[in-house]
Amino acid sequence: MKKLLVTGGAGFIGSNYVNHVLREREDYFIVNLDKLTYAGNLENLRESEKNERYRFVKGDVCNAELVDYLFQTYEFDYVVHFAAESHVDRSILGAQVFFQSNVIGTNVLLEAARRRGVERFLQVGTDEVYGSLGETGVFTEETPITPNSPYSTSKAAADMAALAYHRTYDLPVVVTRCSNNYGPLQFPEKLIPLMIINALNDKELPVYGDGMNVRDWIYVIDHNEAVDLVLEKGRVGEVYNVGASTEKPNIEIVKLILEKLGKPESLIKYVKDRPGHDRRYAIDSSKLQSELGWKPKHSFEEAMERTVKWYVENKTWWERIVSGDYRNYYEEQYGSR
Ligand code: NAD
Ligand code: TDX
Repeated sequence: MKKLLVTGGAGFIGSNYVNHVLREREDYFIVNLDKLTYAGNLENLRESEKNERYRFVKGDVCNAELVDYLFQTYEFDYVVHFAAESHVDRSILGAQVFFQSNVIGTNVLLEAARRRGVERFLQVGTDEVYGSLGETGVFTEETPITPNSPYSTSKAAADMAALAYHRTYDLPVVVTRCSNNYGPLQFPEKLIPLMIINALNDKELPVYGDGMNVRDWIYVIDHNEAVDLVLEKGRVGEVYNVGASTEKPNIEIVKLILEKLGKPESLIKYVKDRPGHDRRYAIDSSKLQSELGWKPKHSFEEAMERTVKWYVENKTWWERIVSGDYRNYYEEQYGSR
């Protein structure tokens, strides 16, 4: 039995990861450490909460005492570090918590792992650390790190810290850098769930700028399978890009959602652009594919169909969110746009 510390396992990608690996693998015991910020939701883990190979701990990754206690108690083999403040727009409204959780929090975990010893520490990174592309080209693992938002800058610092712990202390670190995820359980501040929910409520769909910014989309389970593979088989000290080569301009995604829901394009509203808005992301994941044999299993068409259907069928999940604090965030972010 491998003992895993998963951080941020009550968020979108982390909860999909916990549910998926507990379903698919019998050799993992998971401790999920999550602070339950606005983005953490224990409802996401309903299918796992009674599993004997699962424990939940509410706590902050910045709490060195708690983190050290967990390492001492459970003697983890693996760490999969998802916990982070993850939304670019929120980082523009206020960056401090991003540096606190994403940089200091990562350092606290690296320190505990160094002192207690682990077999693998997987830092979950993002392609946003590579900055923005023009009309051509792709991000490889050798692309210079030039993040543009407070969010991506904090994630770049966390990646660098993890790699430094490998070089300096020989900590067995691996880093993944993934493109934009979508799927069930994504907090509705992000593009795809926000547009689905607004369309279902016949509300305006706020498209930033000219709608021609391009993102490279991947279904969350494909990302999670890559994480699991890199955790077990990745070479220590290495970075692996993760992506499904599915580049789409934002407006195309928005129109597809409206079409799937039978809603009119008149709901689209072009609004003031995001400051420092990265124009295009495109990720080359050939290293992961050729070295470790990973391939995305879900086509964009099938997985988008599944995702839209999930939000249609899980109205109570998102209604609880959009009727709470989210309303204040929405007003601050979109009210005067
Ligand atoms: P999310 O915002 O949905 O979830 C983040 C989780 O981390 C929440 O459960 C939250 O409570 C927890 N958390 C935040 N700060 C914490 C702290 N200080 N201590 C303990 N827990 C804390 O984010 P997500 O979209 O699931 O992203 C997960 C990870 O994947 C992040 O590291 C993110 O940078 C990375 N990533 C995300 C994407 C994407 O498209 N969403 C793409 C590439 C990489
Ligand atoms: O209301 C909106 N209107 C809009 O046009 C929102 C929320 C977004 N957008 C645009 C901005 C981006 O070009 O859609 C695109 C996607 O936006 P987000 O969902 O906010 O994602 P992004 O900024 O690309 O960052 C995401 O991908 C990388 C995740 O939030 C990060 O956690 C991840 O690291």
